[in-house]
Amino acid sequence: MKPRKPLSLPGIDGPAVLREASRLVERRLDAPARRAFLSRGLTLGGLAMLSGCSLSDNESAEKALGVVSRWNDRVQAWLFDPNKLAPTYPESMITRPFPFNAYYGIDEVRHVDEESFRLEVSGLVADRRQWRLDELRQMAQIDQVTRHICVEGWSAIGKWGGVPFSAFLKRVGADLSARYVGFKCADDYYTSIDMPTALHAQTILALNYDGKTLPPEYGFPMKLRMPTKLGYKNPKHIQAIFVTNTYPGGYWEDQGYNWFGGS
Ligand SMILES: Nc1nc2c(c(=O)[nH]1)N[C@H]1C(S)=C(S)[C@@H](COP(=O)(O)O)O[C@H]1N2
Ligand SMILES: [Mo]
Repeated sequence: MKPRKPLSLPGIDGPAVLREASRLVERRLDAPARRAFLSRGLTLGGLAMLSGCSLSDNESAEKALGVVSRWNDRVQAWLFDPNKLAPTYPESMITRPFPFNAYYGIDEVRHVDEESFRLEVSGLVADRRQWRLDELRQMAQIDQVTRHICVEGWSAIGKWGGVPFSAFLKRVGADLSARYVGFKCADDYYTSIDMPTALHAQTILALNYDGKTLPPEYGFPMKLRMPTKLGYKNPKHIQAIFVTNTYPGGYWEDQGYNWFGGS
């Protein structure tokens, strides 16, 4: 068979773009930028061509990454199939011990007091009253054994239980045609998701881990568990939930991680 000629585009020196791209990835981008870049699943060569930008300095590379990341959000939203389920696993495959991760070390895990805890609900919802944990426990619960994937390069299978998030959103009379659901956490973490993912059958407001009350390290009093999204999109220690049409961003997303963050 004849070897295929590499794709050539007028005015673009493919091999040079690739060399430049790998040099940038190796030396010019700092560690968070590199990680952010990897989380987008793109090649810098493709990025240079898409953006028509020389990527000759950090700032233009960051700008180009931002443009492609927003485009990527739209493509992922368009590709997202609300009826497609993420894989589930037998309990024998649960990773023990399940890893802890946060933007701080395990010795700084937040301990939220159950007695005084109230979940705040605001924005485009009919019922803005606050919730106590036992009120959430009285709603119908489901379990899932799914894989959690972190962009830092590990994945693990765990078992979470809680209230289907769609049932919660309906219960509070959320505007289900709104664009975003945002989360504020007890540790100052924050993130936001698209409404189709919020309503997905495997998106749960998790109150339990492995059949027991969610321990502090995994996000007591509750975490949003979504096997259709990467780890950083799954907020732990949720304190407030709001429904909005104004883009809320997120802790890592505002530092360059892709917002949609599908897996
Ligand atoms: N409140 C809060 N939620 C968070 C984070 C965090 O630092 N704070 N880190 C995220 C990241 S990057 C990951 S991988 C998972 C880790 O969850 P785990 O400790 O249950 O493994 O939590 C996510 N949710
Ligand atoms: Mo993560």
